[in-house]
Amino acid sequence: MRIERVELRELALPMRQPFETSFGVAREKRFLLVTLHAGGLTGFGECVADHHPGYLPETLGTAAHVLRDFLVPLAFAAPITTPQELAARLARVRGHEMAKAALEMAAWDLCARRDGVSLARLLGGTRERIAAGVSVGLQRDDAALVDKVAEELAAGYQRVKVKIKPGRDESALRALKRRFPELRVVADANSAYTLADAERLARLDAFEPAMLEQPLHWDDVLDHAALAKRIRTPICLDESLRSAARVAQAIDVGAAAVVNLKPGRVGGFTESLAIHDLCAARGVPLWCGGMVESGIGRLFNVHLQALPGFEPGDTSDPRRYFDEDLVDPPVVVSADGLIDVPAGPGIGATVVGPRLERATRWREELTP
Ligand code: OSB
Ligand code: MG
Repeated sequence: MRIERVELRELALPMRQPFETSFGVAREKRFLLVTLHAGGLTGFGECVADHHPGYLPETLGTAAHVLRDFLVPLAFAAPITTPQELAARLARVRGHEMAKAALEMAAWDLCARRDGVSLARLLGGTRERIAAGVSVGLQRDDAALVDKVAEELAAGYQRVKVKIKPGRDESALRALKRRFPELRVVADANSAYTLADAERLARLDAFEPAMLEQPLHWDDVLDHAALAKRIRTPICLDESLRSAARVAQAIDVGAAAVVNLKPGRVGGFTESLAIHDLCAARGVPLWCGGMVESGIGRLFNVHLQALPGFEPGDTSDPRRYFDEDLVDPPVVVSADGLIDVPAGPGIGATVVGPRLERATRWREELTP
């Protein structure tokens, strides 16, 4: 298949509720969408880079630059038969995993449509439904957090993650434990602590969180291994894991007892499959994270989780954040906390043209 044309767009979707983490508040979702055109078929890829480098160094601007000037030209350079072939070509560019993932995942969508199979099928997934989980941002106070978690549990979510930061950790987990004694929450710090906070983090053990996600520096592995020796709660890494090689090292040194896999953070599905297989071989629990994606990006996460072994992660209903989904049929969470894996070709849903146009801030056409 020869890629004939690539569209790059920036989209902006107003958010119904702000999403607050230890690194900032999001009130509007801005992201890049890559559309590949080949032989009358299209493939979509949502980029998880934010407009601000508060989570990881990439931004919407760096991703647009690297896609336009380096990655898309590599996609034009020769025909592709499999997405893995494109992934191998993109490896010549160092870093920029989010930019690479948007292009590589669009190639997976394109190839799945060419073959008339779902993304899940092309990836080797077998589940027809996946478990939904939810990530709850920092709230006004502990009472508001408890109410919010109650609301999400009532909506059927099978796993709840809450955001923490210094000063908003012990009391929050205590309040949750008091109200929901059986609930094992995931506590995500987004790198808000240092190893000097080890004693404070050890005090969180008392509230029996399921795991502590990325407590230390966004690029660290070794301090996390040191922290793991000083707390009982298992550590799950997010930001620090941007390749399968890094995941292997983190497991080897005892820095990651659990792995959060975001395909958009590791360069795409080829690397995601390697991480999935690695975790299965090492017996390390694995779940799929989220990046407040639109329905398009959420669907990629849904298809990935059709593979065996994924525990409930961050895949919640896109309408928690956005008034209308960009895809039809929309991504829906059932009352018992499940999401159907679409069976149609590619992502298995249509990107609705008028909604896409309304959300588009700018659009650029790239040709060989
Ligand atoms: O650290 O997991 C994170 C969202 C944006 C950036 C970082 C993270 C998150 C989430 C997932 O917590 C939220 C979601 O996708 O619903
Ligand atoms: Mg996280």
